Amino acid sequence: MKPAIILAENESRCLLFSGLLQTERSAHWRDALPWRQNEIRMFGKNHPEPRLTAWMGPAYRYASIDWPATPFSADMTRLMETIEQHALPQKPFNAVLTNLYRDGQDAMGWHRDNEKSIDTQSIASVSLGGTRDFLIRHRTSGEKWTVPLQHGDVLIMESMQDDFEHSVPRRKRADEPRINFTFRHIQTS
Ligand SMILES: O=C(O)CCC(=O)C(=O)O
Repeated sequence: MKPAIILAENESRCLLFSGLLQTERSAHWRDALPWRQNEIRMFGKNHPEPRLTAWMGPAYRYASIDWPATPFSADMTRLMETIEQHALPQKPFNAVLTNLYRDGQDAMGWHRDNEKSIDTQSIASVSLGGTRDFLIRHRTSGEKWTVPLQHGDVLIMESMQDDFEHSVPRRKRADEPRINFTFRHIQTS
């Protein structure tokens, strides 16, 4: 399958494989994963994150959230291997953060996946369930892209975490739950 090129600037590229995983059942994944409601600390106060999350991969800590080392399930390994055949990361993926957006009130603010231990050369993001807009913004020019991510889509971000940030904003009318898997390579030593 040939991807659509969403953006290509200098060494950064964003590619979209539309419907690559459309035979995956989001209800299966919703039942199979141990969803957690984390809290984030902002301005000295704890707030529940506006989404549920789960993790498979090495022990990992970010933004005061601790994930214990959790092995990949057989199902997740199968999914990851399919994605790697298309994303062709230089280093194999070894971690996946999963997000459950229960409805249009759940969201993710502007951020970069640029923690020191993340290999930013290739990050692969899978969407299952309801369609949600994925926004990309250039950090200095402010140029913006809106990508409506649909069930089964696989978006690849290559070397984008220095110059671009991304978000999944609230959408009043998005009722259907959406699951996102974000595969990364995390440096463990
Ligand atoms: O839900 C998405 O598509 C984005 C997820 C994301 O940005 C992240 O997990 O860092």
